[in-house]
Parts: sequence; C-alpha cells; structure tokens
Amino acid sequence: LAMSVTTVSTSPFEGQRPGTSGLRKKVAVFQTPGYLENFVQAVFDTQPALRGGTLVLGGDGRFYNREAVQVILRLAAANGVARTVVGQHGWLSTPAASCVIRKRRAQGGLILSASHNPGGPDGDFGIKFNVPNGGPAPEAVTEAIYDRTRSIERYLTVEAAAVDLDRCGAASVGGMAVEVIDPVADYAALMQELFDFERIHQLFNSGLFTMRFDAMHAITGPYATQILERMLGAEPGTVLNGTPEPDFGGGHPDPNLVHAAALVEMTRGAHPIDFAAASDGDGDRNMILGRHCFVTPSDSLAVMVANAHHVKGYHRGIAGVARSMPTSRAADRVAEILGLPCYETPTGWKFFGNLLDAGRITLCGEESFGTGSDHVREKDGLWAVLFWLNLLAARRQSVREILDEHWRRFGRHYYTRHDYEGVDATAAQALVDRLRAMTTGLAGQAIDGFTVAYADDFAYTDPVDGSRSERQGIRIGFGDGSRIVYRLSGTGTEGATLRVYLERYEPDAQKQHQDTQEAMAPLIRLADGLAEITARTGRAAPDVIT
Ligand code: VG1
Ligand code: CO
Repeated sequence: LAMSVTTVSTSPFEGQRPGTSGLRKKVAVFQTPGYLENFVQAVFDTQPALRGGTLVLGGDGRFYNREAVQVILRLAAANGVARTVVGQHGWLSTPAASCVIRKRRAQGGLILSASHNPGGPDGDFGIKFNVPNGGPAPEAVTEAIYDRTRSIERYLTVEAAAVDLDRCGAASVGGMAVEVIDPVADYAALMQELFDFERIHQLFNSGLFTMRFDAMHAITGPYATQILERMLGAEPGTVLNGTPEPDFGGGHPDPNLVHAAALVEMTRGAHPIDFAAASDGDGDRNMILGRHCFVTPSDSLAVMVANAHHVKGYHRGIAGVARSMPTSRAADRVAEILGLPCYETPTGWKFFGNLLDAGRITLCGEESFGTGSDHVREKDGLWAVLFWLNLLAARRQSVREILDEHWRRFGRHYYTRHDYEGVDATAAQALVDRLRAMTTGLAGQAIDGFTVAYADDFAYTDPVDGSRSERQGIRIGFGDGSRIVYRLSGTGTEGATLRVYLERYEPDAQKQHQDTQEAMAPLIRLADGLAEITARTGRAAPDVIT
C-alpha cells in the first residue's frame, strides 16, 4: 500500500460561495490536476464519520464520470473509508443514490453530475456531497466543505489499480472494500413498494394507452427501461434515447418544452399519444404531458397533493406539503382546502430535508420540474412519472380531464418562468440589488393597473433547526393574487442567469383555458418594466420561456 500526500492550494470554488447544489464547472476545469481532489479531500476532512464508514458513489454517466470515480476511490481508501458502494459503470441517478445511501445506512455519498447542464469534453461536470439521510448537504455542511477547500494544503491518495466498474461484485482498492452494484435494483424495489404496479400493468395491457418516456440519452434510460418496459409491461420502444451517452447525444438533458420539443410534438397533431414524460441528466427532474396538454411542475405538485389518496404508497393521506418560494401557490390552495400544513422554502432541495426528516411533510416540489416525497431525500423524476401513471390507472381519466377538474375545483394558477442566460454578472447583480432597495417603498403603490400588496427579499427560518437563509429572491405580490419573483441562478457556469417567475390566479372556470403567455402579458410587461430588464441586460426577450 503506497499512500501519497500531494500538495494542493487553490480552492475549486475560486472564492465564490457554493451555489444551489454542489460544485459545477466546465470539464476542463475539473481535469486540472488537484481540482477534483481538493473538493473530495475537503469532504473527508470535514466528515469524520466517513472514516471507517460506508460511502456511496456514482454519477449520471457524463464525460469524465469514469475517471472521477477512480480518483475518488483512491482518495476514499487513503482517508480510511471502510467500504465504498459504487453503481455499475459508475452510474447512479441522483434519486437512486439517495435511495442507496438510506438503504445501506451509509455515512454519505458523492454524486457526480451537473444535472441538466450539457456534458461532453466541452460541457459541464459536477460533484455534490449527500449526507446520511440521503439528501443534499445542508448549508452548514456545504459551508464547512467550502471553508476547508480554502485552507487545505494536501490530499491523501493511494497507488492502486483501477477497479473494473463494468462487473458487479466485490473488489478492493488499497485495503478498502469496494462493492459494484446494479444501479437500478434497490431503486426499482422501492418504486414497487410505493406504486400499484399491477394496476399500471393493466393500463399498459389494455391496448388503449400509449406512452413515451424520453431519457434524453442520460441516466434514467436503464431505470425507465427496467421499470416501465420490463416490470410494467409497456411496449418496447416506450423509452426513447434510453442509452446513457457521455455527451448526452450532443443534446441538452433538460426536460422542458424547449429541450424536449420532439417529445412534446408526439402529444400533439392528428395521432397524439396519451402520456409523455421526460427526465434530466441525473434523473431528478420530470416533465409530464398528456394529449394536447402540458402539466406545469407547480400544478403537478398540487394535483399530487389533492390525489395522494388514490396512490398506493400515500393512500393513508399525507402529513403536509412544501414548495420552493418561486413555485406557484397552487399547492397552497389545495393544502388550505384540505386542511394540510404547507411550507414555503428557498430554492434547492436541501431545504426540504429537515421538514421530511421531522415528518412534517410528505410531498414537496419546485417549479423547475422537481417533485418528490419522503421516500428519498432528493427530487425524483421517475417517481413523479410513476405517481402520474398510478393516478391515471386509478382514476381512469386522461391527464387533461384530471387537470381541468383540478382547476375547476381549486382555481388555476397561470404560471411561467422567463430565463435570461449568460447575462453580464455585474449587470445582473446590480439589477437585483436595485430591486432589493426598491422593495421597502413598494407596498400600496399602483403600477400599470396592478396594486402592490407586499414586496420583500425572501428570508427563511428553518422551522426544525432554526437556521436562517437570507436573500433568497425578490417577491412582489399584487392585490389580485398575481406575483412576480426575481432571482439569480446558483447552478450556471457562465455569466449570470436571471430568472423571472410569474404567476396569476384565475378562479373563473370560463377563463382557465387561455394561452399562458397571452393570459399573463400585462404581468410580463410589468416585470420587465419594474426591473428594467431590457435596459440593464441588453436583452429584448428571454432565452428560455417555460
Ligand atoms: C436550479 C433550479 C432549482 C433546482 C436546482 C438544482 O437552480 O431553479 O429549483 O433545485 O437547479 O436542480 P438555480 O439556482 O439555477 O435556479 V438539478 O436538477 O441540479 O439537480
Ligand atoms: Co437534476
């Protein structure tokens, strides 16, 4: 056993505080000698429970995944980890990693992914540390890792042969046990506990139901093929782009109306399919579509809350619901009518962890195509698809019918998000700083026919551990229930991304079937005017409209 100590100095964060989830940079940056090692060593230095413990390791299969796994195995061995559980081929979707951490009572996990960001030699790579509950590191842990990366002077590694990641079974690296596992098995077993597989199987067997799932050449391919086609009997070919590719087939593995346009097209035209869904690079996001119908992630969460009793794993009812601040208040409305607790948290899944652990909530979601429950501690793309399948099988209605009924009962929250990508970082920061300064005097003012009810920069106090998170986004609420939210992305790798989230409540069933952008046009104009977006960013229109 040859253990070596190598000197490292610069922090991989380059002085920037950690963003929404983990460390994300261009592949070339991660390939710089000592770069990945610095982050990983900082995790071992700040997480003493890993010494003598179990680590879970895997990623979304993107370029550099395999190399990074071998580097981490050597560092783990040198840092005294007793056992590392790694997915075959180095694969684990984010929700599956969360599942495996929990099931095997590991002391933590390292997940290699930059989520929906493009991959390949010129694309992005990323790494994040998940804690023993299976969830993303809370802010205190992230900060400790960040601080350590700035003072670290060495990393520990061993000289050892590479592990054969393609063969399941036992191996070892410098005295540390390595277990290469089927990345799908534990996760598929958990899904079988939560959903009525027999009923969904009957739905597929009826011959009256057609579905396509777009894995976008990313990690959910093997999971979807096993669960949908092999276990649930969906016809072969239901899963599209099901083989993970290091560059995601050159695409952008983000399941939205822009990047999954071909799938969306299949739900339109003369012969539309009944149900379509997609997931992102690391498998934690989901997009849900019916015939001629797109379910916004905010609506999806609200429908789940209202219908949980139809679904096997939740038939006894749910404890409560949480949504990230920019997510529409559709779920709040359901919770209010059903008498359920409802929480508003900052953006990022880490903020749901304490509420889930404390049993205060069962379901949670984000507007960014993320939904999940207390079954793991990450958002879960395929889980959401199976939830909808279980619902369609139980209610014997179409997606459209379920949505229309939902709006008639609870009202519709028109919702859209406008993203301005790769904006000059200084200009974007100045725009938000100006809005923050404006919030104090805004309440009560009438602007372009909208009366401001409240305006603030969202701050959150965790109800379980009392930790405080400030400056989480500018909220401006209006008298008619409309709302505008502005925040800067914490996951981008180039310049700044300004996100503008818009919401309008429509209780009148006769007015619930307008085009979203048309129905929200006055609010969109107001959002641009208030923030001087065009003038300050030089952009006449957003890059992505969802
Ligand atoms: C985005 C989303 C946020 C999500 C995060 C991670 O963050 O808005 O809701 O939690 O991505 O998603 P930001 O800071 O760029 O807005 V993913 O699928 O990494 O894991
Ligand atoms: Co993701």
